[in-house]
Amino acid sequence: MRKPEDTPMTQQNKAAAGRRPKPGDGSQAKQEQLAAFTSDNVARLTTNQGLQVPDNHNSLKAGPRGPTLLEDFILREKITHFDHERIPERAVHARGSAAHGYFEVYKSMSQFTAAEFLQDPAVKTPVFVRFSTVAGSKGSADTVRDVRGFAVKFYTQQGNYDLVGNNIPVFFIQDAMKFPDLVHAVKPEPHHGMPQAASAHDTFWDFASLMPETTHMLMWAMSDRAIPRSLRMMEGFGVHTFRFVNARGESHFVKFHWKPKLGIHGLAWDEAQKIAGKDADFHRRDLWEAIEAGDFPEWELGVQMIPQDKEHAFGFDLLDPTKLIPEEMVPVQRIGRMVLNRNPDNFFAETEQVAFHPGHVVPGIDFSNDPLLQGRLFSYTDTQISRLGGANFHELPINKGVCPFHNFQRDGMHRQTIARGQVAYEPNSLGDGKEFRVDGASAGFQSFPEELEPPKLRRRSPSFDDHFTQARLFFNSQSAPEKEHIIAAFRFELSKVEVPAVRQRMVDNLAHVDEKLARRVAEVLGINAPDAKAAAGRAGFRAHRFTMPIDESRALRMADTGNGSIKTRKVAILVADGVDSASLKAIREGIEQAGAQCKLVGPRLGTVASASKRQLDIDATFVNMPSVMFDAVLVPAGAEGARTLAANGDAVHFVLEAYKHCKAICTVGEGVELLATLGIGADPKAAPSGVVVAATPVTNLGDASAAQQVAQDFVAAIAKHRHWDRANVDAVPA
Ligand code: HDD
Repeated sequence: MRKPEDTPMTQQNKAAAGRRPKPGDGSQAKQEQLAAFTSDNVARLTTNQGLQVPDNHNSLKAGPRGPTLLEDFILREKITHFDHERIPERAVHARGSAAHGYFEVYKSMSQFTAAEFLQDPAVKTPVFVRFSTVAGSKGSADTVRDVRGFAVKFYTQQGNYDLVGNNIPVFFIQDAMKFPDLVHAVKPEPHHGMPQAASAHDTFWDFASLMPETTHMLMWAMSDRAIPRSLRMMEGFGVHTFRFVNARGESHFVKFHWKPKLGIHGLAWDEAQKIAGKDADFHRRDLWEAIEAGDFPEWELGVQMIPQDKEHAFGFDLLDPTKLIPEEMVPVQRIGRMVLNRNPDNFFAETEQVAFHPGHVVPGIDFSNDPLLQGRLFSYTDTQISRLGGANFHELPINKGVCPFHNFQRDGMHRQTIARGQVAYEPNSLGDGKEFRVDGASAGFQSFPEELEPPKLRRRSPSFDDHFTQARLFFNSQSAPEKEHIIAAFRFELSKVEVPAVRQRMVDNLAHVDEKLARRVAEVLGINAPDAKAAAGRAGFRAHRFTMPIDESRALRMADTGNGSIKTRKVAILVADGVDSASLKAIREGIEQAGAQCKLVGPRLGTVASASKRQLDIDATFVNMPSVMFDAVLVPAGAEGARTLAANGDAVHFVLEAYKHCKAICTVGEGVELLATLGIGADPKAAPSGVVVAATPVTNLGDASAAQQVAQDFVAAIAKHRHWDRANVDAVPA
């Protein structure tokens, strides 16, 4: 006889139950489960009913030139399925790229949280991570200026836990009530549907300038954080304050961080815009290729924990999602690591159909009263119901938990579980003669029994009123080039705003962040000087200021966050007939040993002949893989090769553009001729920052140690990511 609790359980749930990972092998649990749903192409084509298709090229007709017959059920089935292949894209975060991996905790966190997946360092919890842009449609470019989503689904043995964050630790608005307005403002303008995937237009800045609470996040969005070099080189943040609750019911407030092993790096704005045209899939490709190559991206999970009784110790409100806790005030403890090691098998089934929800929590992790988070708790399930066609989206393979689930929810569109038995209610006594009851108050997820403060009202807490102090902290914390980039970004975005009053309002607000910043931005916008007083007189402006105990936080800048490694960095080696293959080989070996990936880029595909008549295979051309696809450029020696390159406009442009984007450049011997238009000569001592100039004799053929030195200098230059302080980059035409 079946046990009552067996009744509604599917075979797959049972299988999952029997597969409870033993310590150390948990990371496979999701992959094994997904395997049951995957299928491979086979030689024989059939209809969806399994009938063999006799001919996949011709429909059934009345005579070879006659009309197609309605009877052709094979044609109709194929076309009908095609007609319904698309589902609504996500209202925000439509464009995304994802990967599988695992998470492991470094040591038990039982002192702070009962969450099972944070207890045992031997357990690897499977994860699926989806990165996204926010504003653009599914087919928009990867490198637009935008916030990036960073959503992690942990398939734990207590149910799925979703940490649905961004690469920026604060948000534009403080209350979910304003989310539809924010999204309507940033999306393409409704009358003409432009622009795609950009905040640089009137409605966004109209809204932002009227909502000073956006100011802190605007500073981040105008920084290089919003144009990441790679999804692998971004931080992630849970944004809201959450709670850890331990087995004794004690609570700590917690902020979540993801710290990338490769450091945090951005593109140059001109580069980002060009990549959007040259390779709209730049980030997707980068993530995919890194995983395929075995260069698994890795992040450490960090937490800032604040004891329950220290909630009001900060001046600002922990519930306000426009505020962060500087790491200098509460250090980030790194408690585990996440590795992404497997690309999805099917973009639609996995990346598109995955459904995240900040309300997917496990015992030991709870919410705070952040009003933005509270609103999100409603929104996500609701959106999946319309996006994924009904309430059964949890049954889609990518969304299924790896632990058993059991309840009396039934039926609905696309239901797949075949729930057996007579009863679908609780309490019952008919479930195979045994009463089944929800286990009392102590088991399962327990909400933290926080005491609430009445009365019920529709109001913003005055503790949310300071909109500028942390915006200023962020600006003060940037390195000099990063500050310049922020100024340039505001200038660019606001110059796209057609209504001068909106531009003016925005720079008036900025004057409350930093007078000089506001002035520099206003200078190029054809408006008056920033007027701080005018801003302060406008509706929505709050005069409250809290004091921050620090003026700057180094953790808020990206500069110097690399780990000195050049692993996975892409280097173009420019070649033409007559290139000196010996110096090329020596330096290539040096940088490849350090982890760089090199491509020979030439005027055409095929081969070039070196000075010593060796044939070298070309990987890409100056045109099909322009400089913006690379982190660094090497121009080897060889008089004839250098002359040919210097006479080729695309090759010269390649090097100058890399120079403009502050990338590491290494020229050997005559290779320096490609930099001649910038007045850069063969004197290594006079080379600008990040440019390694090696005179010919030094690397001449057999001189291995000299070549090694050049390679080392080049590696050091690449490891700095970009040389933002490089002089006269503006001299290079964009
Ligand atoms: Fe959201 C998707 C992150 C506020 C409503 N959000 C979505 C995704 C991420 C975030 C990463 C994409 C998940 C995926 O890859 O499928 N959202 C955030 C963060 C927020 C935030 C970090 C603030 C701290 N979001 C927010 C609010 C609301 C929403 C205040 C509504 C009240 N978000 C949604 C949504 C989406 C979504 C409409 C679109 C698709 C989806 O949920 O699954 O429900």
